[in-house]
Amino acid sequence: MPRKRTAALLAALGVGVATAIAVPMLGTAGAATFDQSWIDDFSGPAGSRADSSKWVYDLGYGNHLWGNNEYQTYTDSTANVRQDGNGNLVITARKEADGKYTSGRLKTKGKFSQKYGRFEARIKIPRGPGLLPAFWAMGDTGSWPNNGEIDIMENVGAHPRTVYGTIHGPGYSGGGDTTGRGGEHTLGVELAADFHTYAIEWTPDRIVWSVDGHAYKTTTPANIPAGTRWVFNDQPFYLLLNVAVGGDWPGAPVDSVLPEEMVIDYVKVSAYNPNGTTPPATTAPTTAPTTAPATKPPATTRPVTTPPVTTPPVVVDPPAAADAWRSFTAYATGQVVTYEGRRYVCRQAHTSLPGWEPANVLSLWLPAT
Ligand SMILES: [Ca+2]
Repeated sequence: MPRKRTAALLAALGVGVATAIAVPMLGTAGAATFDQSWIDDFSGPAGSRADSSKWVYDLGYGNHLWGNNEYQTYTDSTANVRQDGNGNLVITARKEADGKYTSGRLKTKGKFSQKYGRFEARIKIPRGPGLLPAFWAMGDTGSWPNNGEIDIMENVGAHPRTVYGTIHGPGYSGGGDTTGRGGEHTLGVELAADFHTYAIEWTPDRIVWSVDGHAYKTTTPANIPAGTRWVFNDQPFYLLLNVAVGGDWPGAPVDSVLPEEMVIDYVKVSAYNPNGTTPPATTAPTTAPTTAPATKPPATTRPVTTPPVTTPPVVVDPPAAADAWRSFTAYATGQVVTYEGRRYVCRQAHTSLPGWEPANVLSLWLPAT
């Protein structure tokens, strides 16, 4: 795994990894590799728009407030989406003088999509109640949820240390996951405190989510509801980046935290090569070989290693606090809780839409003074 260490070192130095490298799959000793197929390391000038050869802006309120009762209008203003001149894309959620919320949402639809592979981004997420930053993917054709959705990274401000990875498809489109088709991982620090690398490794009948190279969830067709169809072997998926403000899951925004930024160092995609790849020769031979070269067996006769499905360790920290947070259905407007060392007062208790995870998770909690 020396190549992975190199990547981690470069990442630690704040350097986007732009060179093509073949990366072994997480947690497997098989021959399969992921070989870089697409990257944006956001090396544009300060204040520039996203690269139009790679990204399309989603604009406006979407269809029914993007389906989640979100508050923001997405714009293509550089006040909401810009490259910073230091190798990053910055998406800024704002409250404008007229009281409206604005933010940014980009997608590679029509520019780039791929079936299977490693989809990865190094991101410093925004911090604050009511925000929902996301790095995700959708199937190229068909309407949601039939086309499939893979949420590579989601966070809600109420759970500042937790990353969520989930799939949505026909018959399993909502939240309230009870079948293991999604997972979450809680770090010992707030995600917004620094950059982290969020990734999936997507192969036939298998999606593995990781943070900073630590695999925390594996989903297979066994994890979707009985009678439904795994739509993740069908077609290429394109990528999306956005910061939602308010909505069914994160709840109402808290104006005092805005503006808040999501900073993306790079988005990188690698192709899935089940038999591994041979690195290209760096120099051509200067003389013809005097003996016939050994014949490589044809690809069809090479052994195919099926990666074992492993159960990665899940670190939950701190479990007591997380449990307390989730049990706040017992609380009511005006009550105060302490979560991760901070006091919050419940300003408005209300229930979520049917099927969305835990009821009352949408109650509005403000920092208590
Ligand atoms: Ca970069």
